[in-house]
Amino acid sequence: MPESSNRLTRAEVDFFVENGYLGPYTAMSPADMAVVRREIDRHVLKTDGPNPRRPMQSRHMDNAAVYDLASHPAIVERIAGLLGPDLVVWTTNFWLKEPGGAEIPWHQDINFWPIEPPVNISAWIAIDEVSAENACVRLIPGSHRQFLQHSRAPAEMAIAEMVDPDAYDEEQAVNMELKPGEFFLFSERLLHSSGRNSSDRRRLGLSIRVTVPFTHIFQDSHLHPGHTAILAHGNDVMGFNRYAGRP
Ligand SMILES: O=C(O)CCC(=O)C(=O)O
Repeated sequence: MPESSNRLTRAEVDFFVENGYLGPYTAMSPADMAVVRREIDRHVLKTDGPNPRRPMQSRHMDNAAVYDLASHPAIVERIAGLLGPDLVVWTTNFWLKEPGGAEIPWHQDINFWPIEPPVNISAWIAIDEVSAENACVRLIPGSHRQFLQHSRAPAEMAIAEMVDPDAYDEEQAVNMELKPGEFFLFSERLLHSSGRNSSDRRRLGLSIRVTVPFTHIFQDSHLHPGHTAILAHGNDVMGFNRYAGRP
């Protein structure tokens, strides 16, 4: 287990178990993230990436700056305090909301994902400054204790399925406002959403999806043939999944 300042306290572990999220924490300063942002703006957002159907997905495979963010010790060492020392970053995806960008309705990520068993902790790291004005992610604490039914979302929303509003109390929502370089962690079942970006500021974040080596990652519309994961911490004695090194 990590011996560094990234080691979670018992109180942090208990908070995660109770609420389904943790943070925010700092991976790097806003000045250091400005350097990473320049690389992302110049290369990642201007090129297609490895997944022909999802240009914002799996950019850890073709860009070293994204690979480094996805395997950042501040992130993976904290997740090791929750899932144990052997950790697989099975995918990554950018969330770009330009001014006017569409609402993402309340959902649980596991509803959409090709992993079995359904074990995942995500880190959402801010590339831009993120506030309520430019549509930060919102969470419902404690909503991860059940799997909720999803149904079709209205066409103007940014994802295809959502949870029925009767299933949660939006008054309980917590806004995850972040400086560039800050991140939070959340469970694969935690209800989350983000509003329309009604500001004139872009909002860019990266979700880093972390599981354990005994999880099988299937190919579906999320993941293209040839997809590879990162063995971000510890060892994989199971051999179920494919890894590649830093691009
Ligand atoms: O960035 C957003 O607004 C949504 C993020 C999200 O749904 C996720 O990371 O699973």
